[in-house]
Amino acid sequence: MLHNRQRRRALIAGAVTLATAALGIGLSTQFAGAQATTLRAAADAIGKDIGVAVDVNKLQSNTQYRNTIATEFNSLTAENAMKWDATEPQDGNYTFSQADTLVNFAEDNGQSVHGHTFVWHAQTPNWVQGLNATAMRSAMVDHINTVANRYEGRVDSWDVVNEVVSDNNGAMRDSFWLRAMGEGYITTAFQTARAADPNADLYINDYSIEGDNAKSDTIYRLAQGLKSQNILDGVGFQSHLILGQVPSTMEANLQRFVDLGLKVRITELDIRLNTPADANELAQQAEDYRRVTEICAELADCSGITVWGLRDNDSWVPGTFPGTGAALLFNDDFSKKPAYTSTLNALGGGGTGEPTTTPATTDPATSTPPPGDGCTATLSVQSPWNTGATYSATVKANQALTGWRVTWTWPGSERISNAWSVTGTLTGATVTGANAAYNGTLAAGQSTTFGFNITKNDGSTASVPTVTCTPA
Ligand code: 9MR
Repeated sequence: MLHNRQRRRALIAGAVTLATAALGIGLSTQFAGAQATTLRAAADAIGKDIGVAVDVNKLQSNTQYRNTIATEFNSLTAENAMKWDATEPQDGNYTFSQADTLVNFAEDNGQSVHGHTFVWHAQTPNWVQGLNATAMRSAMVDHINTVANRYEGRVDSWDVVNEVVSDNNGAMRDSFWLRAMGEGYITTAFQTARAADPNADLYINDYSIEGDNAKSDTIYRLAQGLKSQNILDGVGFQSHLILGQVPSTMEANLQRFVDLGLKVRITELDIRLNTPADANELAQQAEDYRRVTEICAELADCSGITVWGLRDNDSWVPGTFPGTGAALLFNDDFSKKPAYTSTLNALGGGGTGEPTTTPATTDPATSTPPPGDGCTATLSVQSPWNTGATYSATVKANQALTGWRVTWTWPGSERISNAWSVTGTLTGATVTGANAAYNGTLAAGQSTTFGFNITKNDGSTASVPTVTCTPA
């Protein structure tokens, strides 16, 4: 069966645009020679996953959250919705509605899914914890079979076991799993997962194993054993880091797992600091994100990076470590932090990822030749919400072009708040736009796209003005 990731790669290889059924967002890969302006496009271009931990309730209720998840990431992980307490709260009584929502969303948006998690000491219902060894083993086998089978071909990889090593000098974690079943519970979990979905990549996942230390040594020993039985494909390094403390041995440590023939993956990245953050701290955080991203980008067997939440206020960090936070890539209002830009750059993307609203050197409104048949441009509303909308615009060349200009006037309160792949004077009632540096040259018959978000008065319908397009 074709996994989401393979499907995604095939789409990227074969076509330029991924149409999204659920949202209708057109997600374009880069133009040749152009630098990507989203994390997703940049990661796609280098064949890496850029993932995010998703809160399914917000995915259902918050349009901007949904749009950002769809636009910026090519891989999703359920922050909580695939854990045991969510999927099998009572023995044999499975509830998949939240997990299904996430997997359907990923599929509609051409995204892969990294599953989290089958076997963990936390967020596992009491009924499991009280079982004897035999009953616990069969509960585990049933759980893994049921969940893995349900998503076979749709979830690309799984954290099969999570946090099995303690923080005490690399000793095994003293969990109810270990006490009832001994260390063999780990092997049982991997054997079961392998048989249930032979095509999924299977990971062992833990925190504080990013550097070379006693805990990562224990993971190394476990990984060697599981790999020799061909039931392990990768190691997940959660990477819940503290500002300025990316371990100096991280690159070498990941490499030693790659040398075992395994993939590595940054599975839960966040970098916390003492709040409120000042500009220096945000700059240091950007530097830390850049370093981690570079390590993965430069390692062929690093499958990708997942950030553990979208905005700072989506993060688990402030609740667990009061007085700290601001650990992620987006501010609470969805604006991009310096760490977003450094991550984008480390993935090979360009600029700040900010909208290209810098004025053009010539004013397109006053210096254009009269409109002719040289190009045609159309707008379409991709996803409206109460006070705004995302638009996609297509510019089609009817003759060979070395540049284009577009203009239209909003009939009502609509105003552009940010835009991408277009320059010009964009924020007023009359919009005068021009091509960006990389999308002005078009052969006859060729098209390019740009996009923007607008704000508008509550409740009004987002209009679709007629656009005048002129060769430049
Ligand atoms: O981010 C998750 C948070 O919403 C949950 O309340 C918490 C419950 O234990 O789990 C958090 O995610 C954890 C992940 O599943 C495993 N590694 C550590 C993460 C942060 O605690």
